Amino acid sequence: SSRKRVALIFGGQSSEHGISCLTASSVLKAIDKERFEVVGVGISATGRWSQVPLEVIADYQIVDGVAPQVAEPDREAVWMVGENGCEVATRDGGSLVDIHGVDVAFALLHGPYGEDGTIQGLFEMMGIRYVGSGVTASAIGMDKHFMKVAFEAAGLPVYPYVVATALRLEQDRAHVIDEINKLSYPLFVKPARGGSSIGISRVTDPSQLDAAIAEAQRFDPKIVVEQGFIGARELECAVLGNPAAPLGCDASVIGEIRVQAADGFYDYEAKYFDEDGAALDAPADIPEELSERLRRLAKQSFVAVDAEGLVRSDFFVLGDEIYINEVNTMPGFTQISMFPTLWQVGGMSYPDLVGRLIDLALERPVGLR
Ligand code: G1L
Repeated sequence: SSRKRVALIFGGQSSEHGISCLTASSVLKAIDKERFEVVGVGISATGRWSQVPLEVIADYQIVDGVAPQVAEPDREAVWMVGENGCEVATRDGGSLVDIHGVDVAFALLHGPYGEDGTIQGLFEMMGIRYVGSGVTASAIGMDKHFMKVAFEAAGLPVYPYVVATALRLEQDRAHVIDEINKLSYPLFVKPARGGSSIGISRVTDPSQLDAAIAEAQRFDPKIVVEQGFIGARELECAVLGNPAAPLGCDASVIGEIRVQAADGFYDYEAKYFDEDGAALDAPADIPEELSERLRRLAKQSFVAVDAEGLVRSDFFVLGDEIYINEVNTMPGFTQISMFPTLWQVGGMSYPDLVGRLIDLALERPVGLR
């Protein structure tokens, strides 16, 4: 048939393996089966690839608080070969048994090996089109240090912060601590590269710094210390599109995170497991003029990190001042997540959004662009 083949790639070796499976289930159900044929490709928790039947993906759900998991494959392996003879092959017991041409990859992977530009590099080398940002933007989007550098270079408003590598913390710790203490408390100490809120501490007193740094360094030798916002509103904007397209990228209505976790930040649990939607207010109750400023900054942040396809841009607003917190090149993407919700509120359904992202990927040339 003339249906395009989409490889839905999910699971992986990150702490968000289960979220990835649930998201794959969401996306699978939303894909227009008249336009697209889906091939399910799971990456197990140990990093092994295998083809996963669509019925299995469709059934993924949280059972008694336990998230779904890609089964460890026995002997199968999946090979993908791009452009000239683009195909996925499943090796089963030694022989190649199942071969599909793949027109576009849709990878729902988080953190190291997936969201950080590595799988995008694999697609680039194979000449496979894929949904979302390329290598550079994916890598920048995973690194809170270089993301701030990119924002600053683009003239976007960044709140005060300090970066410290493991080497500096080891060899020049006193200076690093001095530099950190020039920021106003409370501070947030974070692993520099890590997609979720894991390893993040809120620090209200210098005496807590060492423990917070040690905690962040369990996940990444490089840390970022950010000055905390007191009394700020957290507002987010979803950006969709490709700046190379004639109409440029589109910015959504603005959403507000209202429910904060007890410890003062929107944490991993709240972000993904709060099914009642109470955390999100969309459209946010803010003046139109502020919405317009945020949409403009969101589009600028998309360009600043060289994104493609989509980003979610997160801002803090303090009175009249706007600061950019971060962009997420792979935002939460279940039907109830912020990114799809912002488009839904603006009139684009989840299935339409999924179709739009795949179309954007298909339109994009393979190779340097
Ligand atoms: F491919 C897209 F569209 F760029 C994309 C990829 C991944 C969008 C959103 C995500 N998000 C995730 O994969 C995740 C947040 C569920 C990670 Cl587990």
